[in-house]
Amino acid sequence: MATTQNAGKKRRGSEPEGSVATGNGVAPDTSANGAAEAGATEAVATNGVAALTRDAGELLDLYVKMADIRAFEEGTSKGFRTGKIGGYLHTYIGQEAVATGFLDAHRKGDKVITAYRDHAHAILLGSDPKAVMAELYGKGTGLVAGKGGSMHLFDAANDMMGGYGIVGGHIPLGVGMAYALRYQGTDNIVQLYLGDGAIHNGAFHEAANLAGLWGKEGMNPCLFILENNKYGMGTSVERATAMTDLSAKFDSYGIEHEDVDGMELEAVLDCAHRVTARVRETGKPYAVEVQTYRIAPHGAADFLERYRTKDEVKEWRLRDPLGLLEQRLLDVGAVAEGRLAEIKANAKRLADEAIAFAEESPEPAIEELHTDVYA
Ligand SMILES: Cc1ncc(C[n+]2csc(CCOP(=O)(O)OP(=O)(O)O)c2C)c(N)n1
Ligand SMILES: [Mg+2]
Repeated sequence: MATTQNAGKKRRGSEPEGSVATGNGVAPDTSANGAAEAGATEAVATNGVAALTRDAGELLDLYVKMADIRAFEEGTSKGFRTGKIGGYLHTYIGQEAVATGFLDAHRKGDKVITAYRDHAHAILLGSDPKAVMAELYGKGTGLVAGKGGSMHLFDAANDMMGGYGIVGGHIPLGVGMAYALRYQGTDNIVQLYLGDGAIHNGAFHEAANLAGLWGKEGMNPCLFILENNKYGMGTSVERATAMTDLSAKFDSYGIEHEDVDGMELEAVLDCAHRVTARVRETGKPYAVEVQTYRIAPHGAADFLERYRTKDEVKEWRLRDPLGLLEQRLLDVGAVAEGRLAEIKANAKRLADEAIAFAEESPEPAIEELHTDVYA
């Protein structure tokens, strides 16, 4: 399953780079952007178009979140190119429906852990986009006081347990957190995001083995969300492993799994709510291989993208998750083109505000050298 380079089913996608949404913000501001529309949009099937699987207002609110993330990410790219964001930077462009869909099933106290492509996860969980942007700029107002940067966002109060730069390094931590949540007698779960590149790391195999084992006793409510975006840096899935059915690797550890189309928000939502309930109820781990695509370069310094063709990227753009959702909402008459334009404009405004905040913020105070340090 999993590893085709083809975009598959084509629908109207977003236009080329930059034209789809922009902005940040997410958690706040949905009323301004989307919720107000809810009452007017019953999910009615017309002209042979399949009815929406969820309430139109709810989907529109989630579209706003995706648009906000897209705009935030586009804003970060500019910051990096102009040398204002140091270190490294990986955007989530193309994968917005994945975290947006799965985190819709997040319940307070569930823990979320991911790798370095982490801006969307933090913002969706409720971190202030301004603080996230300031973190990328290394400023004192940043989410972790400018000491983490893009790859190490952390916001425990909002259940965001990081942001990790070492590929696979976070996987044992997530599995351990899942054990701890059950040990403490809660019914919370862990959403553990990992990439197709991370699954070949030894840390994954050791941790998945324990997850399966502890899960037999209902002691590992860990939902593995494998974001198969087809590449680990410049290495395609086909060039990374002889066994490209990635989710099947969970079979070795007694962990059940399924695949989902990560470009279709409705499909992600259906899957996310169902499997989250299952993990919460059973205390057993479960894995979802999400078929998605990194439309953006691997990171901000991936200028040439020699490992893939322009045509391949173009084909996947036809399945841009924002474009697909826009088309669904338009098809059923749940939204007007003008409203979508307003949402994108608002998203861009929020991103610009976050950038201005980051640029105007002070450097971290010198005292910060001595805080958050274990000795
Ligand atoms: C242990 C380790 N090895 C190598 C790297 C260099 N590296 C950074 S990103 C990356 C690719 C990971 O790909 P994937 O897990 O698919 O995540 P994606 O970038 O596609 O989101 C590699 C190998 C690293 N950060 N850590
Ligand atoms: Mg990948």
